[in-house]
Amino acid sequence: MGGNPRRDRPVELGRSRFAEDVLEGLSRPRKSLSPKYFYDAAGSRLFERICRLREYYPTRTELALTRKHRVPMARFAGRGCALLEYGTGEGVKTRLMIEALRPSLYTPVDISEDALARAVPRLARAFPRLRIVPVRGDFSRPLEIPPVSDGARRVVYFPGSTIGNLTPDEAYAFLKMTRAQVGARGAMLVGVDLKKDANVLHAAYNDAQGVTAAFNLNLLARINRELGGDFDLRRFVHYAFYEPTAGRIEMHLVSTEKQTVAIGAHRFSFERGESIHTENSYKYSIAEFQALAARAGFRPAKVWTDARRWFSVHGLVNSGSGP
Ligand code: AVI
Repeated sequence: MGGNPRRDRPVELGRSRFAEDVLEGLSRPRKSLSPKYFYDAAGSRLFERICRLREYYPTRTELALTRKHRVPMARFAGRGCALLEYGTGEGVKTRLMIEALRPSLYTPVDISEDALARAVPRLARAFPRLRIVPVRGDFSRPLEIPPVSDGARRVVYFPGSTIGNLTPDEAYAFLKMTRAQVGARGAMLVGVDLKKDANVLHAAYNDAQGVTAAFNLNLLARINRELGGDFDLRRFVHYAFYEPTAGRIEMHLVSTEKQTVAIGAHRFSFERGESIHTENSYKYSIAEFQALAARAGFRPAKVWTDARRWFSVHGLVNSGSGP
């Protein structure tokens, strides 16, 4: 690599399924849309605002945790590893990890071209000697990733508790897939939001400024912009609550009246009070998450948490055996 700045072009892997997924999701008896479609340019900006909200504790808590424990986290991952991040690497957490880890290769993977286009040049300016190979793709499906030429250990970094947006079955399949991705000597550092007082959770997803509501409604605005929909955003409201049996926050968009919405040639009718389920955000206990990771063939080697035990970062190692 010769120590020169090196930024390869994004690898195009995977195509948008937005239209197909929206039509399929709205045709179900219980309408739903995938949360991965929240993150167009407007949605990504709204999400950044959510992360700064007083009520939204996960970002702040995970950042403090990472700042405090970055040295043992880097020791766990191994300096000079090939770091693959599921997400854009936009945040301060990533910078802390890169500083502590000094990876030989950094690969941010994100579905949003906009988000990568904004994040990668900033990161390249901050770390001019770092080799960055962004991959545009959906990390919930098997990915083709750049090879590691020098035999460096592969480590996946997945902060932010985005794993909580998968169902436990999906999270299991995702962990299994990640284990195959990192290979025999590989490891994973994953941020996981923990179970806690339901009132704290409720406030985090129902902020007083209505930023989370705008983030949720932007999904309909995106359908209007990109797929020619005619959703009237004034006729849907944001609804989020904690469901303790499943251990998850559910986000919905609820139709305030009986109405029909068109998306191109397709028509979707809504009863008054009918909802579109837009997101689940699962919360785990440390033991629950470790058991899930172990089932997927990872050895839960380390866990870091804050004093209130609101958030956790898990260090997982490929156990070499498992499904
Ligand atoms: C990205 N993900 C972990 C966030 C969460 O908390 O589940 C998305 C989010 N939805 C509403 N607020 C934040």
